[in-house]
Amino acid sequence: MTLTDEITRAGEKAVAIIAEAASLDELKAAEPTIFGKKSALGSFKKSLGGLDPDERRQVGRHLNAVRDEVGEALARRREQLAAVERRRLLEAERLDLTEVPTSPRLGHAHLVSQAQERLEDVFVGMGFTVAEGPEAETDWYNFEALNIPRWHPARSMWDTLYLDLGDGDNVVLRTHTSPVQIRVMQNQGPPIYSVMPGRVYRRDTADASHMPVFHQIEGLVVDRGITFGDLAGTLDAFTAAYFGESISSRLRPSYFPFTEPSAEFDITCVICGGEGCQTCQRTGWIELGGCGMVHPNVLRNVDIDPEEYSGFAFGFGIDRLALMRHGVEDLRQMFTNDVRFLSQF
Ligand code: FA5
Repeated sequence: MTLTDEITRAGEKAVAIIAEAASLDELKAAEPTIFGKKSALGSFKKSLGGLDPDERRQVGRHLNAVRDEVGEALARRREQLAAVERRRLLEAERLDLTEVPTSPRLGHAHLVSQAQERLEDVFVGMGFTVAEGPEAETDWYNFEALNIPRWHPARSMWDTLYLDLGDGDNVVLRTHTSPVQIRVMQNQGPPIYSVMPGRVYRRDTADASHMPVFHQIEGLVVDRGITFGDLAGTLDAFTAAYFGESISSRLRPSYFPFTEPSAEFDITCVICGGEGCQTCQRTGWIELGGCGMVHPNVLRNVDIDPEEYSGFAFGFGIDRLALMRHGVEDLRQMFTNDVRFLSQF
């Protein structure tokens, strides 16, 4: 085989290698075997030295022509492979707009808001009005007016968050909805039949049954001749209306500085229907909140004569109520805002 033939064959081989490269990386890796010093096309330069000048010129021209052809084949393939790579990238990054729903999914009120709305409906159905008050309260409304002076040990019942407004410890984030009782009594004289829902704050660490921010609903009745029997009857009527006839309520003696006598009120465990289960610690009852007859000192603080009027009040946690109603195990789940959880209710 002549040197010219060998050069032609080496050129064809190089073009074949170029055509076989399936990616830019493969092409780059093959380049030394095409044009490198140790490649076939690279080694012919040395062989030219042994030829006579005429032949050297002829073979040299042929070598250059073959090298040019191979160079062009390489550039073409590089361009082709770059186009393939670009297409692949575009395809991978393409947004599939066909997956976007044609109409947006509708949300709904949060579990706690739903519970609050239902509670309001039930109480309104029983003849109560709904009132609201501020979440940042003065010490007087949150404590003093409720018969809890600064020195009173009962203050430790509420782990309080104080607001630094440059006025001593005078302003707090309300620890319960009871200050709204005071505002309602101030703004409107008896007779009062009101419920007061709202957000409250405590320095409580979040766990399965506690949140630092939660919701309560307060109830207040002040009128002539109101007795403890009215309180018990109201709570029982409410329990049946909210949970159904099979659930009833009971009162246990307790202590709150703003009510005398005071009680905790329990309802039949909604999970086991009173049989006894893990949620109710096998007692068949679940604690819902506190209640009692409005303390005469509280009535005096808002200029209502305790000789003429008497009243009862109650307050309970809405979040725990929603938790029980839906058999949710951990209060924190309600506030992580996981739509997969919330959309179930
Ligand atoms: C009170 O806050 C009284 N103001 C209730 C009251 C009103 C008594 C009127 C008498 C007359 P207590 O601290 O127990 O009471 O809270 C009432 C309810 O709030 C509890 O039974 C519970 O359901 C709920 N609760 C208390 N702390 C938390 C918390 N950290 N997270 C969620 N719910 C809570």
